Amino acid sequence: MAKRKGITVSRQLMDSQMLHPEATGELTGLLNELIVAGKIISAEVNMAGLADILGQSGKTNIQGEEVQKLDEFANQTIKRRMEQCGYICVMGSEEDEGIIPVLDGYEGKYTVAFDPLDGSSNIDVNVSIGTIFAIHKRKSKGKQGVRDDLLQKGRDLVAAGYIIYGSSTMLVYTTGDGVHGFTLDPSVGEFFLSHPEIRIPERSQYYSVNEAYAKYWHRNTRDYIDHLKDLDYRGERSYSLRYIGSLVADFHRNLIKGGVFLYARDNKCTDKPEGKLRLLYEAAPLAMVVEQAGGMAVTDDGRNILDIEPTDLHQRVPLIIGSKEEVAMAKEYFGRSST
Ligand code: P6P
Repeated sequence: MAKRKGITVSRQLMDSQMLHPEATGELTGLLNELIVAGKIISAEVNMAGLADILGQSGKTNIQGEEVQKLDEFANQTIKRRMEQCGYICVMGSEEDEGIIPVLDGYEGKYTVAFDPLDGSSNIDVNVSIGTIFAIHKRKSKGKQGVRDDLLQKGRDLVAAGYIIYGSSTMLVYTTGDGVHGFTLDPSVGEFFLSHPEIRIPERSQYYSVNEAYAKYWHRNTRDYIDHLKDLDYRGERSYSLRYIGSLVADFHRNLIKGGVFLYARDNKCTDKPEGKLRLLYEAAPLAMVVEQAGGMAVTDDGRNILDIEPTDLHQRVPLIIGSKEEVAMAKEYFGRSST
């Protein structure tokens, strides 16, 4: 599609809604509310270096991690907007142990799971961080939603995306009709279409993995990474390692330039046998985005991320995500018996 100047995200959402005559406008309304939350968080993140908001909040979240003040701000900002938007019946956050209700009388037909500010350990060093969101239709009847409304597989997502707070603030989302990227013009407070119809390059030049864990990887992961390096050494492919340590930043670079990101299982953290990343509000929404952009997302035993039936709000899952050729290669490696 030719680049259309000055198309705001609200206009794009309306155009997408018009493609579905049965649409009621509630999903559009929900996404617009999330976008307002993103603008508020963006303003705060960009001020963080100046305001007295840097550093620890002195609290720890259910993951046992130090909650950075911006994490807390982002979480509260999204929850406050979502609880009275009228479009959702329940929400789940990386920062909250249990499900989060909406205000009585404001129940809607969707659910949202979100990581309010992923990559928070990078906040104080000015590395890009992000908000990730995943939207399902509720399954339960009645007023308030329940846990099972959130525990739905990625294949059934109706929308997913992220906002990356970096050199510019960008919104990248899909409602199942391709992936679109918008850049925030802070002077007018609007997201403008800057990356229509994003397609991830089929093959890539970058792999993103924390090599410090190489000694702890399962055999298939080690063999796969060694294979990429052999391809490079023999001149058949050219790879570079790019690892920021902020999932949204690593994912976004790979989405635009091509690349494969891995956070596979390792034998280092015995309390995280399935790896570090979460299914509901990290792996599954990014898997929907990457599949809609022509890429793939699998676990390190070859299962498609979008087909995993969730059993817990905060369950972790190994994640290999990015360009189709490299992820397919990984799937082949991970399908082998892990001797
Ligand atoms: P490691 C950030 O804390 C995060 O949750 C993701 O954003 C990132 O991909 C990952 O952890 C980095 O983990 O173990 O490489 O530091």
